[in-house]
Amino acid sequence: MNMISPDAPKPIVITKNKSQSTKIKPIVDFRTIKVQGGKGGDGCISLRRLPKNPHGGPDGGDGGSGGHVCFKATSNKTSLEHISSLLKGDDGEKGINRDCHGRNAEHLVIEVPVGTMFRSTDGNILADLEVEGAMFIAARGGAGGKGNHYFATDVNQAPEIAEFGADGEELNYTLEIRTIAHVGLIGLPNAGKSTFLRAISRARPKVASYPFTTLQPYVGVVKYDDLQQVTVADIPGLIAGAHRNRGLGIAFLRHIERCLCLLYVVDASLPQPWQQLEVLRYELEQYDSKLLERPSGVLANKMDLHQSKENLNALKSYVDKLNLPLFPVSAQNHLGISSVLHYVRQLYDGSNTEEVLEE
Ligand SMILES: Nc1nc2c(ncn2[C@@H]2O[C@H](COP(=O)(O)OP(=O)(O)OP(=O)(O)O)[C@@H](O)[C@H]2O)c(=O)[nH]1
Ligand SMILES: [Mg+2]
Repeated sequence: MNMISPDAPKPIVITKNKSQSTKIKPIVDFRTIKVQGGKGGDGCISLRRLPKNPHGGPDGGDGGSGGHVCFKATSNKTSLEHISSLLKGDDGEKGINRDCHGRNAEHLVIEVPVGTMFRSTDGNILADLEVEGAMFIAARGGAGGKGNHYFATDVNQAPEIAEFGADGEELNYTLEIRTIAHVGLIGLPNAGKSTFLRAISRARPKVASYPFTTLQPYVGVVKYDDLQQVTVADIPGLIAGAHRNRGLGIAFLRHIERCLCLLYVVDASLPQPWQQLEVLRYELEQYDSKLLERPSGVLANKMDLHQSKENLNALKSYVDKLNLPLFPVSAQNHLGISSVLHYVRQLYDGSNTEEVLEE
């Protein structure tokens, strides 16, 4: 096992009691929305008549443009729950006489988590906001109409025509967050993924002794004493044949597709626990073989049970062959957790330095 340097950032131990409320909010990572750009303001028809200049000519101003509906990626948001199903940009103001143009509407900018993908109704990916600050204009506002001063010509000095403002675009999208956490927990049902997430964070996914307790992903935050936060996602259990839609299928693996690292949670108390790893890695390969190359670690959970101690050596030799680190833990009794969190932090720091080097 890795030696922990004394200077390494330490995970902060949770001391405050967690809420007893049964209202638990799973993360909203999918939304279908309709966006409407604002309408442009109408142009104005006006002919200037002043006491000393009764034929002052056309002075109807142009309408202002309608506002766009834009999305901006930010790391301050982690879910899509703040996004309503209909988003409408503001309308531009109408033009008025004396050549006063209507005001352009402000664009509506909605913040979404980094890693949000936009798909059209036919399933094509139209935008993928992978970096902080990236923007996507989902619906353009309509242009403002021209006022009658625009239509003045040599032969028609007093035109009584103006344009209406154009309607804004009206489009439907499905939004999906691919990057929900830095670390993904993968395991068979009942391996103890939710118990582990409860032990390391203030998240409260339901824990029970029957399979498929977790039906939607949950995200917990691990805090370190240098104020860095690392997010960990608990996703529903996988079973053999999940890629053929057995159990809950493998569609939810999209949640961990962009995790920096993966932690396989294995119930070490079951006979031949390495078989669980085989199943998990096979299902991952079926989804996307690149997932197997992701930095990973194996948690041998339920080490408080005596069968686990008997199985540990055999599991270790299998995991060594895969060249992965093995962490014996007991999520229920909070044992062996700090070395996992140190390892997670190392991977997190390593991935950040790689990004800097790439830049
Ligand atoms: N003895 C022991 N039991 C554990 C430990 N961790 C989890 N369990 C038990 O294992 C059972 C399943 O735990 P969960 O955390 O719900 O498992 P899960 O992997 O989230 O399961 P699904 O959500 O169904 O995929 C529960 O009854 C837990 O109490 C452990 O370290 N030791
Ligand atoms: Mg669970």
